[in-house]
Amino acid sequence: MRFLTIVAVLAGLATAVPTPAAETTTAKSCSAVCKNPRVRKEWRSLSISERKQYLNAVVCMTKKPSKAPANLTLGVVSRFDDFNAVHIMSSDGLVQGTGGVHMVGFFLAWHRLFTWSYETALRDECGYTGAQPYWDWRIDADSGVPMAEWEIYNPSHGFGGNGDFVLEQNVTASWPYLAGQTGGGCVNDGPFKDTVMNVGPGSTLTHNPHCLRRGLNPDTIPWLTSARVAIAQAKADFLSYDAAVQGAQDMNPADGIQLFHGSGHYIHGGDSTDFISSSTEPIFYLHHAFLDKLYWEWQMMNPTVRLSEIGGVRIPFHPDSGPVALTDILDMKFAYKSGVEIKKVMNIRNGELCYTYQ
Ligand SMILES: [Cu+2]
Repeated sequence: MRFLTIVAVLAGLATAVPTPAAETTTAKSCSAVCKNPRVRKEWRSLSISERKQYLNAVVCMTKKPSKAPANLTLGVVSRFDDFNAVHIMSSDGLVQGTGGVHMVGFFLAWHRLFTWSYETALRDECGYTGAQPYWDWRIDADSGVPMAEWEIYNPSHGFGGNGDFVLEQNVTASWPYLAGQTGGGCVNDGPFKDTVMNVGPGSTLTHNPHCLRRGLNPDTIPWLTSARVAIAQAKADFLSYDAAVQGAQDMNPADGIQLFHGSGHYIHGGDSTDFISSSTEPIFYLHHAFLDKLYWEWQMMNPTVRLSEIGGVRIPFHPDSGPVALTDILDMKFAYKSGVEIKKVMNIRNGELCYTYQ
């Protein structure tokens, strides 16, 4: 099993990656709460024209030239590729045993800042005036409506629908593999029908032009219901919460994808099921914005404790590599910037961030 191979590889490697920051000497007092927060809304509560504005900005990102430093010799072409590449570079350490941003204590913090970085690029580089929308998949999962009719997949004011049916379903580096995909090939309608993705699948960072692939997977729907989310939201401490969202350290990844972080990726099949390059799927950012909203709601149930509660391992499956600290550094590389301390992203209306949820 590939999972066992990876664990074996990880076990043989010295701890390395995420950077515990140097101790700051002065405890900085809380800066004022930000004045004009971006207001993030659920996809369906945007007007049709607002949805099209968002989609146009994403298409713009797939056409804007990359800002990656030339000396990295990556296969990136567009700004959208830049974000995909940063997610790949930040994730493939899970396979190589050097770390990564999943199955670690800073998973929620890293993806919070990554989503903010993407939203910032949409606004600053592609003229988008709104905030990052989120997709509350509970509404669809609870509804009983067939996936083909879900608004998120609408071909004219959504992200387009299923990929073409292909016999070989596992065309990406999909891991762990989950049966039940209904397509698997190139998306053939909607705004990303002709989009060229230049990096991925898996750890591929060389120039590899390919289409966006999807294979809608109804088998994941029961894992995305309100009842499933309620289990996580009731957790009493950060480590239990984090484990309920992305999986505990001793969990088999095949079970982990039944938790809502994983299933929210696996539901689209195709590129989205790729542990390393799931960011090829543009809905990635709406899924992570929703995870962030749930995390924020969980924090707000006990803000005194939870606005500064962090922990967990720095390197996946290395119990001795933690605990993650508020002074650890998050690195967005050429997607945004490096050197943001975790404590700067614990509050979405303070520090590095300025947004809210509606
Ligand atoms: Cu990720």
